[in-house]
Amino acid sequence: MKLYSYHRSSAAYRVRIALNLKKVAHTIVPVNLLAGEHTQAPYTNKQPQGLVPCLETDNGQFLSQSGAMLQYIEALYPQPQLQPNDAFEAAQVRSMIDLIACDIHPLDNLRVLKYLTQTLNVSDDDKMTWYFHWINKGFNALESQLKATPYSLGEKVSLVDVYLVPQVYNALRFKLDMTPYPNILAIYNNCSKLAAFDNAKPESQIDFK
Ligand SMILES: N[C@@H](CCC(=O)N[C@@H](CS)C(=O)NCC(=O)O)C(=O)O
Repeated sequence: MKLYSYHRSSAAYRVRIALNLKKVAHTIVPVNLLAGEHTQAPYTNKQPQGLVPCLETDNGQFLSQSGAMLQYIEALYPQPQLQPNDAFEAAQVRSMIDLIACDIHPLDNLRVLKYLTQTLNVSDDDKMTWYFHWINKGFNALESQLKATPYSLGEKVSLVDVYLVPQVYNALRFKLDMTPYPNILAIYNNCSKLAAFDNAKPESQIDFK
């Protein structure tokens, strides 16, 4: 498989973690967001939204959306299992990953922050107020649902950790005060000790600057 990825992309980071956890042979193809490579052909022929990541399967097919990629990888490589079998527990996982993927990530994404400052003339300070507002809303709700035992759902790493770690990495980069989120921070630190997470972090991608 090939993963078209930008090192700091949280969505690509999720997929890098899953590929590492499941030990899937893959190649990382860097896409430079700062140079706008994601908005132009040939990349947009593979991912028409002009977003990273994009997964190229061993059959040469292209997939957009990190959630779809994670579903595909889980189906092809069931071990280690990242989704519980129990229907309610699986739905709880979905509820927590949607909180991150739908209610935090898109609001604090590069193109949204750029639209605020470059099109709506929002100041940098107000942009950061926006960023902190949405991440705090999401982390507040998550903190009350999570305990670091040592991972989000207990002894086994799950899809919740796969989504949570990139979002925390992003929060730390923007210097979010993590004091109100001891459980979230502990899960981040516990996951970061695992090679699959460590090798997926932005600094581990070859184009990291
Ligand atoms: N829902 C999409 C989100 C993809 C996305 O927003 N990617 C970001 C990086 S994390 C991106 O490509 N941003 C480019 C931009 O904002 O211009 C997914 O999960 O794959």
